[in-house]
Amino acid sequence: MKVLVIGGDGYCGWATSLYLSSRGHDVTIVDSLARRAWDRELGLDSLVPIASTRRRIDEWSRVTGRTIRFEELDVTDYAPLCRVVRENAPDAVVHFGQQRSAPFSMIDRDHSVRTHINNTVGNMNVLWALHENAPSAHLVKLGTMGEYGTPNIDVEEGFITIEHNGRSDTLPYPKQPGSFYHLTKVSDSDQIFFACRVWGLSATDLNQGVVYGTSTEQTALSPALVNRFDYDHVFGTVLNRFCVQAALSHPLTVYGRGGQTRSFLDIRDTVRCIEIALEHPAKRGEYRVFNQFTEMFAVKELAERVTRVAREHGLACGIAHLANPRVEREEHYYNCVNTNLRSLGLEPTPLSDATIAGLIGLAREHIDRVDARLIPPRVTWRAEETPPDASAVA
Ligand code: NAD
Ligand code: USQ
Repeated sequence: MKVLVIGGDGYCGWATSLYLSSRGHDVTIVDSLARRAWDRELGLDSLVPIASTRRRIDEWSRVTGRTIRFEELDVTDYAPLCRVVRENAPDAVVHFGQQRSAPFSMIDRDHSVRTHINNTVGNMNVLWALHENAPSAHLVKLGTMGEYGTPNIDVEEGFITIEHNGRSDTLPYPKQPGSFYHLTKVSDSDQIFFACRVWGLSATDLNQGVVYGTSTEQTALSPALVNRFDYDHVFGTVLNRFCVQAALSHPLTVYGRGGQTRSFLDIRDTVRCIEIALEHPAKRGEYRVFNQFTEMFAVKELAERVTRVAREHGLACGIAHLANPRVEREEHYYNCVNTNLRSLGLEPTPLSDATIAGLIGLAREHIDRVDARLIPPRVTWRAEETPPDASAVA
């Protein structure tokens, strides 16, 4: 398949591009390198040093003999995007290319608006570019489990059948996003569903949970192929952060009571999920949603698990319950359905102690690169007037 991977220089996108290339697909990465610029702006860096995009693509070619093409462009810039879509005539477009940090989107008005313009205009441009240039290409779009929030009923895959006043319909599942970033994903889903209904595009919206890990079979082939590993308070996701904190013997930063439960998956399953979606494309006019995760964990459960593994490896490790900078429920019902990808062949990789130990070990190897000032959360969701128990209604 000819596949455009938008956001292919990022954490999920890089691992996916290499995986798809290794499986014989013809991959072109489209990336603005915005993420590298946001890191510089905020004084952040990947724990593990990553090579420049050109360098890592050349290395992939040297090591495997396979070619990945690279187009440096911002998908909010429509004309170049159309050119790339026309020239490549892709069978599929995988769209990872967005600002994906919830804290980034909550820093201030400027970062909120930049997130919205980048994500919402970018997504709309991708839809228009496909409509005008490649209407039969399959769009595989990265959404997020956080679109749903934490309702007191089971979370279905995108749609729910509702009976109301004696009538019944299957409708988009209600959304209660937890940040301005997550809100952009809700808007994307509405845009994509609309484009499928009205123009007959075909799309798979992958509502992905929190990803952990960093290495895949392909990124491990050479030091110049390694993937980014974020541990900072803006882009670091919770389990990756906890493993770096454990390596430093820094108390694990559980926000609030830690009963907040989320969906998770290993990055090795991310790449496989994308492949499964590509191999089983949506039909023309079809908009479908797959919940892309393998397991659900409460934050405090993860902290306890990382603490235990760290101690077994001789590290002093404790847990700190910090005042929650976010407005979110800290104890709640959470049960999400994830049957679509499994029924198409996903064999989940459960979180193992070995994976946790491996991440702690990786952090120890690069411990001199850790800036401990980037660990405590600094971005808050809370206005001065936010009542202390606001999470109860969030
Ligand atoms: P990332 O920040 O590592 O990578 C995103 C990439 O997209 C970067 O290389 C960036 O330069 C590029 N990009 C951003 N805006 C762009 C634009 N306008 N035009 C072109 N390129 C652009 O993020 P990630 O962790 O790899 O996440 C990828 C996608 O998966 C995101 O859409 C994110 O919302 C989603 N997702 C991520 C996670 C996670 O835990 N990392 C979980 C669920 C969903
Ligand atoms: N948390 C802590 N301590 C920390 C960091 C986070 O307790 O040090 C808590 C947060 O309060 C939250 C949970 O852990 O309740 C998850 O936070 P996170 O930063 O790991 O993940 P989140 O902000 O939800 O965002 C990440 C990705 C985003 C993706 C999302 C998937 O950055 O791109 O969309 O995971 S999901 O959560 O399913 O929406």
